[in-house]
Amino acid sequence: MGAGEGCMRFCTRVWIPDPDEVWRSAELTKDYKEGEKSLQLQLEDETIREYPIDVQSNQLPFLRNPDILVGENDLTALSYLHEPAVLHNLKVRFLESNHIYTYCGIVLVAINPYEQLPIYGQDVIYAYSGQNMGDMDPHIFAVAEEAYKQMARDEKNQSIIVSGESGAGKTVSAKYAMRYFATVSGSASDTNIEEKVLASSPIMEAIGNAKTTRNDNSSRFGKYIQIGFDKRYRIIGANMRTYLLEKSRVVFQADDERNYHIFYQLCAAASLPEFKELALTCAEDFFYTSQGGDTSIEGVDDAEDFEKTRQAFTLLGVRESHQINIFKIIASILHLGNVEIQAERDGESCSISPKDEHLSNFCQLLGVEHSQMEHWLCHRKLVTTSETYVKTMSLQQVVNARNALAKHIYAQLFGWIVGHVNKALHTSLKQHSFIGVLDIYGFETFDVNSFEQFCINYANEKLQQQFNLHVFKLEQEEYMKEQIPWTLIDFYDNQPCIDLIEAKLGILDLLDEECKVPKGTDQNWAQKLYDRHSGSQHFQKPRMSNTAFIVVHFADKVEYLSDSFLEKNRDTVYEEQINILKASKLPLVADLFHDGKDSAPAATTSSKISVRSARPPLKASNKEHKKTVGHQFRTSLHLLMETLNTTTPHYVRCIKPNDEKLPFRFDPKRAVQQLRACGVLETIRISAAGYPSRWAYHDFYNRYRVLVKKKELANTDKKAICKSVLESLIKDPDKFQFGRTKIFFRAGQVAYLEKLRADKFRAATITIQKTVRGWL
Ligand code: AD9
Ligand code: MG
Repeated sequence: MGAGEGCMRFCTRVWIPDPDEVWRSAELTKDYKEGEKSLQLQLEDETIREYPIDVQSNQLPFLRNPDILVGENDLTALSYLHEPAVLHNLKVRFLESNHIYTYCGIVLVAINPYEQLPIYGQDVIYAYSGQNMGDMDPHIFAVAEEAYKQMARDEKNQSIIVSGESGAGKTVSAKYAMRYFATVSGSASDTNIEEKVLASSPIMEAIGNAKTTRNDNSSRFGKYIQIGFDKRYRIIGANMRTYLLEKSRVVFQADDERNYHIFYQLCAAASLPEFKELALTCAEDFFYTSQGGDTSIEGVDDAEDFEKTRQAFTLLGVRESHQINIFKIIASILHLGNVEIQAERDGESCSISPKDEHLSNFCQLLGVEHSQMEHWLCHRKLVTTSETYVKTMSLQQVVNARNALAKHIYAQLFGWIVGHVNKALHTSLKQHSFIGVLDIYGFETFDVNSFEQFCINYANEKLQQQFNLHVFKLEQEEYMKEQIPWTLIDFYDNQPCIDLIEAKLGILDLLDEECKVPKGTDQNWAQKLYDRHSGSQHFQKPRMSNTAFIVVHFADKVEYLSDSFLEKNRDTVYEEQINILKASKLPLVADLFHDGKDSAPAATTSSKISVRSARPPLKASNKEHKKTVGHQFRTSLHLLMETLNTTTPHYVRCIKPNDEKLPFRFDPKRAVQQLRACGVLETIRISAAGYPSRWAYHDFYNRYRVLVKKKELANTDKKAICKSVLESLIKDPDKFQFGRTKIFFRAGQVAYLEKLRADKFRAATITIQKTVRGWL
């Protein structure tokens, strides 16, 4: 989207692409006429550059906004709404004024400052309370206040939807929003429920956050917390839904990453007398906590954080005796990871020494039978229609099954704790309405992308669609409210990409089918995807691979490696191992694995079994087939969308300004990449297709009265003055519309009016100077 028009005048300021800065400002040093092959430009450092123009498309560079608009706290006030303008404005606000928040129409853009700012205190909360959004500086509290106000005004449930890539500040924003509600609304009874709502954060972060290369406190699950209010809009309770915890982290961490914080917190407290029976030592000693190489995080004291976790548990009513059981289960996972498995010479079987201390600790902590566990870690049961076999397993199979068990135990415990937190936040009081806060993982692409990234990006695709539909609807409503004649604006609908993933015979369906096939493999599944979807505009097969596939998401193209998709989607654990846990002497452990709570399907056939296919068909030892992970995720996303669609949404888009976590450092390349990905520019495109700038009549009058002829000023009807002055200044009636309370402008018109105003002042100054000189 360039300036489009055929010519440009000397002194016009434009934006030209730049490999480092993304966009650079320049000024025309010579008039440009249509058909000329280049522009003569002067850059800000005074270098002169010839800028080639493609004569065929005649695409001219983007125009710069007049300076009065730079630093605007709402980007839709910009006259030229395009990527360079948005980027420049955000950057100026962030670097020159340390403003991290900016509105982009209905979206609050929040740039992570990586520095504690004095803008979140109680005093600031009270300053925002009861105010109008437009009267105060953009802030997460302003968005929270708006949601709170609209809940009361419209008697409607609200949602605050926070998005952005890893490390951009979603969790921090979500916590501030919750703190806002807890502070301004108080609680309905003396149950200090608002304190409990806030106490859920340290618990969830301890068990669901981890250090990654992107973020020292990265959330590895999504959450939607609904805060309930009574009819006087006081907090009465809350409920949390979580989405797809990254289980693989329990058994594997990449370089420089960590497992979930709770493991390190517990190890840091290992020497406390009450934890003696956990038999823990430091985190370096355990395989599941040491793979990343560095078990500490700069600036984090795990022992101190552990105290906070315990206090939060206590605040939520989890008794010490119960807490110790939770910690036993967490410790048992670390011991399980250290069990030494010896491969026998035949290569098909394994054993564990009866003296293995870690296995003893594991069994002791979980209250389960040692010899049984030892046996079923290395063997599995197969059931045919006529017989039952016990088979040995290879080292790889045993390790895989052991890891699957560790992941499963952790996931069950995670679910149990979420359930417990919800119980503590539950209320019997009548809920009048709620505000939901969504803090979900952002769109991600790594060098290697697997099932986890696929699910995360699918979730973001769904959220983007919800956003598009809403923005579009709002825009339409605003025009109707203002009685502006208009025709439907086309907008980018990502339904085809969503269909590719979730529709019948889409990627997830084919994955589920392949999981049911006894000989199903990741590669066969990839082949089926190529066969079925190569024609889709959102699907591609990489040229050099027969196992990878590319999805063209709204934010970016992402290449996924099909390896281990089947296994992760099946999420199998061996039933015999689970049965042992079910028989635990400890009620909490038994409770965790009881039917209905056990969400992972039991083992299905493995490649070994298919070798024996001459025998009667083999079945998994568990009769019922549970839902696959993909299937469950699809269902939970549908439910989430249904909920979100019944609420009034408020959007917060977090931006990570640099990869080094440096305070107030703005890398334009990184920022622009996220602005493109999170749909802020899309919103702007939608706005730009309509009437992006609007002025209330009285504001317009105040600013542009210099352009009004003297005799017109006599008119007392300001609206009429605005109308007549505009009609005389802008000849093309399509460039503006008069609404009931506002004037709507097409892109570029406010810049034009600004120029007229500046010319008028300049002329007036010259006249004054001449007059003064005349006097002298
Ligand atoms: V992830 O997808 O869960 O990996 P988030 O949630 O987007 O990610 P998070 O909120 O955890 O990121 O922010 C990362 C870090 O940035 C925080 O730990 C803070 O150190 C820093 N941060 C984020 N927002 C702010 C802020 N408003 N003020 C100061 C901030 N620091
Ligand atoms: Mg987070």
